Amino acid sequence: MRLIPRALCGAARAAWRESFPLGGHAVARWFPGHMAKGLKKMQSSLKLVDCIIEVHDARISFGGRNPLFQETLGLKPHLLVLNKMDLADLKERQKIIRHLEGEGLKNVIFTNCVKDENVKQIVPMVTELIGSSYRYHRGESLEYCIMVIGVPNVGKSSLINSLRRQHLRKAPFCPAGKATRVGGEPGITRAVMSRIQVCERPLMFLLDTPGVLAPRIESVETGLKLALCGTVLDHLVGEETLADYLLYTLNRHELFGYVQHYGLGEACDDIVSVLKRVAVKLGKTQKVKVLTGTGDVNVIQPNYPAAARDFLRTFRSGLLGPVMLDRDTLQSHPSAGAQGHRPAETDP
Ligand SMILES: Nc1nc2c(ncn2[C@@H]2O[C@H](COP(=O)(O)OP(=O)(O)OP(=O)(O)O)[C@@H](O)[C@H]2O)c(=O)[nH]1
Ligand SMILES: [Mg+2]
Repeated sequence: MRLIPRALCGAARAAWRESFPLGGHAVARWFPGHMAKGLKKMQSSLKLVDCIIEVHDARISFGGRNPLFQETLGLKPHLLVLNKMDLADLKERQKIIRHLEGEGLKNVIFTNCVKDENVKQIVPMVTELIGSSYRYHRGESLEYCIMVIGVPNVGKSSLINSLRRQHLRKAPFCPAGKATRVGGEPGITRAVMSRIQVCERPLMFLLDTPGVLAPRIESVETGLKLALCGTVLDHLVGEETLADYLLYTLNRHELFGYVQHYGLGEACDDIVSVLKRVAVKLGKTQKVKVLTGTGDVNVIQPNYPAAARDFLRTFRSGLLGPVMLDRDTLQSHPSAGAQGHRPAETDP
């Protein structure tokens, strides 16, 4: 992403919104009850499992994880995979890791499952975790079974496919293709799947699971962050609301890539005028019939929903630059600057 000259955004800076109007959004509606079914099935498969890999979006490192996972699946060794690192601003990676350690999350790794970045570190980490934990009745078994959990669309299935690419490439009897379906919308994996082999030595199987959101999300803003990352179907929140939250976030974080991307000339905090210009730039206009005193008149109007969709899609593909949506949590945490913890995994 190219940098925007300071002058371009300086004039409007004073006008950035300090907060986003959160009232009136019925968050509960965004989180369907059927996910409880998936969680129940995961609990019943738990006796077959040696370790849990929880996948979450690296752009929301601290919020939006499902607390029910901890309550119901928390007895097993746990690895937190913060995926989509290519889309996240990880300049403060060490701080993020320390903050998570402060919350008791000792085993954290950042990955990009599309490019297989850091994925190779997972099998050794899981092997060590299982080796140093009590396996109950599974102590005799030479094969490891790991359940992959997380909220929707964070890359659980992609991780499984990536692990297979990394570890099964040379096994002729077990071609490393796509063993589990992946997709850009939440809710691609619908049920707890049968075991999928990801490694020969140690013999390791993974269970893919459907994404499960918390029935009660911690705050509307966390809900909006999850939605921004594609965890909730857009139409449940409203594409224009989501586009407005995106604009608010980009401006507050001084990420002005959208100005250049859409040729807007200058940054702006008003979503209607941004979407209008995006629509015109993309040629996304629509004919609307307007009733006047002399009859029906066709008027060309900007197609706001189409512009909002494009704005969101562009952000999600990373073209507007990497973000850390939980930046405020990171900055407000007192131990964020503490020293003396173990180093994170090697930066790529
Ligand atoms: N940029 C980027 N995209 C990723 C990464 N990992 C997965 N994706 C994309 O994210 C989308 C969701 O991936 P899935 O693997 O289907 O996610 P999931 O968690 O299994 O989703 P559900 O089954 O719907 O809960 C797909 O479009 C993937 O290509 C990553 O590391 N970086
Ligand atoms: Mg899936």
